[in-house]
Amino acid sequence: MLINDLIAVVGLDHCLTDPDLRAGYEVDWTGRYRGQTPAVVRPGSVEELSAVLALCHAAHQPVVVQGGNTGMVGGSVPLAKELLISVARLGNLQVVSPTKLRAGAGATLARVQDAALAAGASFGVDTAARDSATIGGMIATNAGGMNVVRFGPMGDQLLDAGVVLADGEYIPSLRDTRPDHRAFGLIDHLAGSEGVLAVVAHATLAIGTDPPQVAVAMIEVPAGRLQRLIQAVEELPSVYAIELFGAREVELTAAAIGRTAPLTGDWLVLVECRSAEDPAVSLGQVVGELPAVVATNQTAGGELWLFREALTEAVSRLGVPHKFDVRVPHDALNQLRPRVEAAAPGGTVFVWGHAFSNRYGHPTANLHVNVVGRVDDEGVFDVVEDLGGSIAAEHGIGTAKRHRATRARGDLVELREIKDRLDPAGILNPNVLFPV
Ligand code: 2HG
Ligand code: ZN
Repeated sequence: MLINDLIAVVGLDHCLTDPDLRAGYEVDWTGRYRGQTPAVVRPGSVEELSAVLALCHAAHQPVVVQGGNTGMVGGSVPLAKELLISVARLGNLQVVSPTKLRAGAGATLARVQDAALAAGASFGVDTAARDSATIGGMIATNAGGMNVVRFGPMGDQLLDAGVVLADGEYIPSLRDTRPDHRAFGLIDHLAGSEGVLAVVAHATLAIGTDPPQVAVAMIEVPAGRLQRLIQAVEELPSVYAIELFGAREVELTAAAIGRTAPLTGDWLVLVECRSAEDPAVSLGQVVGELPAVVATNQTAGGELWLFREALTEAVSRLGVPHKFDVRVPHDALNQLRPRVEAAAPGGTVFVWGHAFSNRYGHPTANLHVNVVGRVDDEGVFDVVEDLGGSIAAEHGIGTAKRHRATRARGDLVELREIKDRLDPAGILNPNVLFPV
């Protein structure tokens, strides 16, 4: 029987069938997506991961892969009774060189950041979920995070990856696969593939050194000035982050962290700049006469970041939010909130996110629209598409948005072809990404 075979591979302690032990894996972080699994299997090595997948493949057992369980689109919980493979124990870390770090899929972002720091370097992707989010999941969703304007998303840091295919074949280096291998080219599609093509076992990630001087500014921006300000900030060579939120959001986090909101207004833009020379000078020129609070060291900057980073948890304390992770062009930023509010009568709408230009140079923002209370989900999706945006960004499609995936992703046909080649039995994350 499959479960006994799995126990023989990972040991009784790491094949959880007891409902109490499974419970934490069966519900997502937000509490919105809840399923059930016959077992949670926690391989402790790549060899075990490979053996687990080989067994599941032979038994035609669908699986869902989970890392830190910080996903927000129901993509890593067993909503259709899949077996759950947790990669949390695959957390090995090794700094390979001043520009390269190798991380197991289950290494948390915080551990990766600490390892880079200990080697005098830093890692380009950062999110508030750093203590729980794991590298495998961040690759699966192609997370962007708060420094996306500077470094791009996870895919841009991915130098190489070791993966296990659906039938258990372990490929230690996707970069080294030969053209006649079925996984040739997979490295270019891994980021954002939501676990449907292969299971990430480990990844080689780019690290680098940050310039020593830092400036962080929270700027109060009237709606009519927003686009121009973002554009000017983005042109600063020192820019590391451009984060957007509003008065409602800063008041929420201020209450949550027991402080007074430093500013109010239509938009608050939190900017971080880093350079060899004092970045506050050029940042100050961009801010001009707008009301702003400026910090010129790490500690004071961190205090300003608290108002931004506490948002996800502060919203969750109000109830189970409906989360929309969307992309909109800069010229639609001012219309998003009122139009979502119209689709959520009686609900409370929170909006925040990351501004940057995409790889084609189009000014875009990845906004997180959170609604607590009543909301017409499809109505919100319609609003986003009507504004020329996309209904899925750094959190992925998951199960939550697969009915709308065709318009949100242009590469589904290609991904389907790769999946059919690598996982013809369709056991890997079978209920995410692709439209039903
Ligand atoms: C962020 O940028 C994260 O804060 C989470 O992507 C967003 O909680 C959310 O909706
Ligand atoms: Zn985000």
